[in-house]
Amino acid sequence: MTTASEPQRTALPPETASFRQMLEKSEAPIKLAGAHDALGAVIAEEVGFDGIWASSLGISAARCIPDASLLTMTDYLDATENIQKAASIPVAADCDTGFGSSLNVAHMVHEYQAAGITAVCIEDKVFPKVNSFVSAEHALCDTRGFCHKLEVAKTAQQGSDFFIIARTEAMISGLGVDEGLRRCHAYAEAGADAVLVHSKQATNHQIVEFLEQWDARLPVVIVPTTYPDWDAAAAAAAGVSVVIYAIQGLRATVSALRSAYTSIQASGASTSIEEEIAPLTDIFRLQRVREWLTLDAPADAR
Ligand code: SPV
Ligand code: MG
Repeated sequence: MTTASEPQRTALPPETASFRQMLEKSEAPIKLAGAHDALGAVIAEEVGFDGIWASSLGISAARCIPDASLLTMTDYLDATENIQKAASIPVAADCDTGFGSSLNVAHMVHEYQAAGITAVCIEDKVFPKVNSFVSAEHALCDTRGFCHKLEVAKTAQQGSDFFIIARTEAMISGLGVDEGLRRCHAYAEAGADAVLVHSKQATNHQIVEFLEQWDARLPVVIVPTTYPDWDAAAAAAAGVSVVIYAIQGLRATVSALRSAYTSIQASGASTSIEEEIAPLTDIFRLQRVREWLTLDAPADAR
């Protein structure tokens, strides 16, 4: 029986652990699914992911806009908040460069924390940034400047639970593992709670080299987009704490939509794909239609 006072998915469910709590109580590898909306996040939660990565590429691609600092912080926060409201697992928000200067970072921390987001990730590129896999210049801000952003972020947060991931793009910009290490040590000194080390190589070599010298100073987060054959268990054995499958859901969505629309458009009917596509009952379940209608039912019928 449901009572009217029980929380629904209209608010952050109180049983949702913070990102830090989830990290502390789970064993590596922690797996985050990239999502750009609540529907994808709820499906990821149902299949067993530990948390969600609110992807800047995904959120911009969902609007067919480049991941190039074009959407505003409010746009990203709106998408991320919708994801966290629907999911009972913690969301790590991809906040790019922190949307500008260190004051923008402080504002970002205030706003994300007030919205119930318990982890954010900022990267050491210059604003405006462009997605790491776009062939373009990926200029980094200087180490001191990014450390200042991290210090301001840690000062701006309320309480001690909020989690800040410092992401280095040193390897993306061609500066190599040593520069990545040098920067990540500085980010640890500045108060980062974890480091995200990104590589666009087709192998895990740069990440492994980083891990060998990092000595587990802080949890390490990776995004194995270009080296997908390094599975989460093997990455954890090498010292990775969190693996983000950032873009696979977006790519799967594009493939599935293209295939379904092509088939329907060509034949003028959906008959041939009816068995493959989710039934309406599945959609209604994901929307929690029954729980919502129960809210409106007479008290003795709940
Ligand atoms: C994102 O998902 O937006 C990321 C990860 O930042 S990646 O696109 O792989 O750089
Ligand atoms: Mg991003």
